[in-house]
Amino acid sequence: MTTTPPMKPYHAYAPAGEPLQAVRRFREVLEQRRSVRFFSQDPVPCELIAEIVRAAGTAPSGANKQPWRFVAVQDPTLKRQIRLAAEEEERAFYDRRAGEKWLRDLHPLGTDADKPFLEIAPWLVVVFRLAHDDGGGQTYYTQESVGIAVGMFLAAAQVAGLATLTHTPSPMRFLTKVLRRPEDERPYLLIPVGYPTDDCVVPDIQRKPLEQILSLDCGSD
Ligand code: IYR
Repeated sequence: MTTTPPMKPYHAYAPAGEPLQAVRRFREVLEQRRSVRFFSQDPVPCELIAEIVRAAGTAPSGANKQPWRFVAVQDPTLKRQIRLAAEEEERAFYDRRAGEKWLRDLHPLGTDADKPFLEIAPWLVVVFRLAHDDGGGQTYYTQESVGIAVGMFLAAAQVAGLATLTHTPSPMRFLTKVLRRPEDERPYLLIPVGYPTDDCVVPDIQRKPLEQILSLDCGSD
């Protein structure tokens, strides 16, 4: 291809105040997010879920193929089907597949094979990774692309004051069947979305300090 594709001017987003303050405020919102397993049944409007997915859909992706599909479910019958199928996989995981080491690593989270939140949370958002684009063409870096979009989804839900859980019943193949998706939409993540219960608790675990996640050469600043 020898012609240049159409281009348009780009303008950087201008934060309202100091950049450092802007990031700090954003970080303070993000660090209040925790994976929640106790959801109230308080409803979440459909438009709010749509807006969060719109935010997620702004993610960059390999060759701009946008290889994701978000399927948002609130129907109690579907949620029940998903819960039952997920719990079956989870029982196999906790009883056999996980192994001692993995179970030891999971102990601080207090998780088990029971997943009542799959029925209680008002929304289950199932994220699929598209192996092909809508025209049957190739997609690229789908794991990275969908991971970025999910990160943006979680951040947008947090900004909206909603609680989320990144749930990975494994294997997740049953989601393709239950949600009647085509074979080349691969289940990537199941995200229950809603409000936490008033007495919601989360594991008392810590994030790594900055020094452990960052190697930074500030030069002669
Ligand atoms: N999918 C299981 C187990 C599980 C695995 C990891 I890695 C976690 O961070 C949390 C749970 C479950 O949902 O219980």
